Amino acid sequence: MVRFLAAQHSERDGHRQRVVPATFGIFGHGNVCGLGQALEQDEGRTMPYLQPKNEQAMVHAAIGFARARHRLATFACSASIGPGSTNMLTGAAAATVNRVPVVLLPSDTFASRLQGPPMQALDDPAHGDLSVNDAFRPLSVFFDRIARPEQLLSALPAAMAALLDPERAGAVTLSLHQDVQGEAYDFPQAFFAERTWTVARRPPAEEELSAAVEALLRARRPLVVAGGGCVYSDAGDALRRLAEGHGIPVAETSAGKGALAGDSRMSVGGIGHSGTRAANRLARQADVVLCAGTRLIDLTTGSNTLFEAPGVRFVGLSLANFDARKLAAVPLQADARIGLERLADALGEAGHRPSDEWLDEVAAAKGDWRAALEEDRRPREGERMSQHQVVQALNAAAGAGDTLVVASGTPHVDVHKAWDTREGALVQMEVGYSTMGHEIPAALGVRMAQGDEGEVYALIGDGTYLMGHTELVTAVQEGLKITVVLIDNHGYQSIHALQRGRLDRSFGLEFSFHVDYAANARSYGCAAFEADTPEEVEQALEAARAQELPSVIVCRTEPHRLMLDSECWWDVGVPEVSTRPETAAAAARSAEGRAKMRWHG
Ligand SMILES: Cc1ncc(C[n+]2csc(CCOP(=O)(O)OP(=O)(O)O)c2C)c(N)n1
Ligand SMILES: [Mg+2]
Repeated sequence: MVRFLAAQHSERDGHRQRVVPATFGIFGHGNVCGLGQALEQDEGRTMPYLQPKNEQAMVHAAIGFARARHRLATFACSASIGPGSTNMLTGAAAATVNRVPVVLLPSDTFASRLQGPPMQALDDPAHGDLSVNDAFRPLSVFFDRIARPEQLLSALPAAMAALLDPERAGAVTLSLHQDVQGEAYDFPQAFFAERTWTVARRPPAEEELSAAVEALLRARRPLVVAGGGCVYSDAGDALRRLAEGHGIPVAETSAGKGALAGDSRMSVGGIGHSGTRAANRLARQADVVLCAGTRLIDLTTGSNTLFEAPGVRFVGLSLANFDARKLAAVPLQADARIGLERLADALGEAGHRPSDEWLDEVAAAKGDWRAALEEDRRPREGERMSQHQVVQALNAAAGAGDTLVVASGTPHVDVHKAWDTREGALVQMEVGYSTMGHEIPAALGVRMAQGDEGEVYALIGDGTYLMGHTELVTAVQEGLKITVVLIDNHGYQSIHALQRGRLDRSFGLEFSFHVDYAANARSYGCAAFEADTPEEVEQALEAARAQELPSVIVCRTEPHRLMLDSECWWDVGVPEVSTRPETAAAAARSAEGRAKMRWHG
């Protein structure tokens, strides 16, 4: 398995790279003498090994790396039987939900069963072959259980095919019985030969292209919603040509943040519940929405309330048939870049011209949003600095060659809303699964993809830090420099705000004990800084850039101050009944939002 994985390469647009250039693993009795022995014997010659501190985290690192490599490379993750393996389940879900390839190698029971029920395993009276690793099945785009070594002859190539298929990328899981890991088989030499998997760019079918062009030609107020698919397919230039040539504003989902890189009059920023008021204002008026490389989650569509213009129609540009047909869209099943290029060509040939009226509305929406953001950034008398000010300082400090990772809490909302991608720093947002604890290990993966150049930032809340910060130890140990900007607001304040807004109550979401985060970070060997003002944040960012060590910058902010809202509703389950009148009244307001939900087909 190690030799096979080391020989696999992907190739797109003539660029070839190793598919699995390294393996992470935590060893237990289920893998130390099996896969662990193979990695030890390899001595890192073909397969470098990295030791993380938590199995879930190593999958997040693989996701960060894979996204930075636009899904053309990833890491393998080996875990021991039982808890080591099930610790990877959240990582598997995050990968598959976000359609990002990772290779998971959980260890499994004995295939022979001569040992009796093994420790750390299910002992199911009704299903002799059931194991905890079956929980990976719904979270994997490919799952196989290896009960004989020669099964690898078919399982590994099938796993590679699934891994590098952009239409169905996600977690690829090979569950390895612990006794089988050590069994021998005379594999043919050809199995270990270098192999290149070409990732082709699929063009659209002509009839789908004509229908999509026809829909766009009829549009008076068109809008593009650009998702992660645009980023992975390097569609930035194609997006710009279509948008600027034909007067189509581009709104970005979280995964699509920065899809339209650089400065463009057609860029209107994030869309949906965490988006800009500019994008949402245009979305409410749009008559044709080109959804490019997006899954259209509820955060993006405002739980299906945002696209409210009567008769609004959709064009679904996606490699995945499943996504291309959402919202009863005219499907355009293709690689995002090729699809956008063909659309721009066809609109150009048809003599399509932008509508001045719509261009004016785009400019007005952007202008109003910019003014509102500026107002929101102002410090308030008697308050600590706001998170908005921290985001602004980080945005100003990050430039071309740097990458920011965000995933959960108010950091993801604020970055989606207010981060200006014109400065050139890349942004990697994991909001598909929005897993707390993703950011620090994912930043390690980004660092490994990026090499020594540029900074890699993780912007996280204190809640996220407490849930998953021990990969800082891995960062120090492996010499992977990252800079963690930690917002100390004394609790799970994003959810606290949701609770106060929808229930008018405060319960269980603030911390009763104050942690000395800087001391904690220093104890792991990191450099640590503390900041109470935007100037101190700037200085700490500068000092962190000069550091060789991983850094943690603790920013103490006003706990209940949120960035201005997006003017886009989002549904959460609320109680129909409560003994508290204020809760009943607040929850009833959700019915007003629900009444606006539309079924588009
Ligand atoms: C693993 C996981 N558990 C729970 C949640 C639900 N959740 C979303 S944001 C959040 C609070 C995050 O707190 P913090 O990191 O301090 O950020 P803040 O909300 O204060 O901005 C929680 C509990 C989640 N996204 N992921
Ligand atoms: Mg917090």
